[in-house]
Amino acid sequence: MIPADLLATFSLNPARIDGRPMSERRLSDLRDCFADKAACDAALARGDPVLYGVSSVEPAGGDGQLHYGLGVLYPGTIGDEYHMTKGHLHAHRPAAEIYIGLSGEGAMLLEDEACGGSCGGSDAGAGNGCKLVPLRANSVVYVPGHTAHRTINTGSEPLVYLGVYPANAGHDYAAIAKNNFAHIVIRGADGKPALQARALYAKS
Ligand code: S6P
Ligand code: ZN
Repeated sequence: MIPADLLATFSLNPARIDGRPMSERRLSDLRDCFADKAACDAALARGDPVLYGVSSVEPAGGDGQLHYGLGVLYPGTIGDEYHMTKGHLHAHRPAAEIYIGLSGEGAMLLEDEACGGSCGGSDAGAGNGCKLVPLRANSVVYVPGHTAHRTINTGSEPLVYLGVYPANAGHDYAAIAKNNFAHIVIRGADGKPALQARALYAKS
């Protein structure tokens, strides 16, 4: 039996999947994510903007099904750090995911859970266990299983993307809440995105 509602339509501006609610995250939801706490508190004193929203399609069904979500991450910085998502591991660790860039300019920060944040702790930041992969229109980023992933908007327009993941992936935010990502993505002195070890960030 083929289910009835197989088609979803979406728009980029405003970014949403038609007929689906948008679940929103505000700056206050990410207070512990940003490295520069003083800059975060100063921004919160001015207001509590929506940083991103996700509109999801999660059909019922068992093993083998797919879920997907349209995300929109608004541009901006907190201190030197670009707006980002909370980031997570999948509760079912082997579950991979693909991110399809639709508009805007950004990147996926990926960290292999096995490295426990100890990999690539240099100024340059990137080791084998950590990668910053560009996410923009006409690009697809493959997020392997066992990999913490966070989306970063490094541009000046909303970053819009589709994430497609196994129905049994689930979200584990607790591990990120406990240890955070070992790296941050900041606007460098040259105005370009730079990956840096969190522990070496002067304002942390
Ligand atoms: C789900 C997928 C995305 C994120 C979305 C928001 O596996 O990775 O739909 O949920 O990008 O990020 P986060 O970290 O707040 O769930
Ligand atoms: Zn995910």
